[in-house]
Amino acid sequence: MTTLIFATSNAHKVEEIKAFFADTPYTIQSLLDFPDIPEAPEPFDTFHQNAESKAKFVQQYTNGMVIADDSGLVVDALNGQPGVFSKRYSNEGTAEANNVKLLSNMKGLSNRTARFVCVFAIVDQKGTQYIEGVCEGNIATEYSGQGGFGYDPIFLPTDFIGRSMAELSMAEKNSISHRGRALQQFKKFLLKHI
Ligand code: ITT
Repeated sequence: MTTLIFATSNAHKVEEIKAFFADTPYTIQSLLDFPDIPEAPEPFDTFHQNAESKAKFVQQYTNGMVIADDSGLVVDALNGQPGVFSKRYSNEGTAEANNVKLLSNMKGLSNRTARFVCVFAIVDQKGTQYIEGVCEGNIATEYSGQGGFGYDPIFLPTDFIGRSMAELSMAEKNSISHRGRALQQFKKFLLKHI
């Protein structure tokens, strides 16, 4: 059994990553398994820099390979916002308040194209490698669905016409999501490197 350490304390991400690696010989650990590790800073304005910064911060406390995911929603009509600030887009920083703010800022806009972006930084003794995943879609005008997390109830992925990301099963979301796509590439990376 090889253990992979994902530098995230987002329980939803952990659930998606564990579901993706079910039925494989990999054991997944996250920061939820290391409650003494302090929260990693994410001070940069690119997904790549934040992902590397999170992974390197956590690597100080662990042995071996660490993988960090920095992700977010990039909305064309808002010049790429909320982007790297997706988690703290609203003052409250809750998913609900973030979604309310986004729908309000999109009110009356006809260009609703957007994409979820995920960048994994994989850090080990040899250095940092990056893997990216993107999921194209549109911002809805209202909420739908109970699944997923974050902006999922207002994101309509191009791959599942007529359903929001929050209306997909975990397996469906993992098959087309930004994180799922990055994980598919990461699996290939693991076959070559471990
Ligand atoms: P960690 O840093 O501990 O991994 P986090 O939630 O802070 O957890 P990010 O800094 O990567 O993670 O912020 C990502 C934010 O982008 C997240 O809080 C959501 O608001 C949004 N987001 C990312 N992936 C998403 C997804 O699959 N569905 C919906 N929203 C997502």
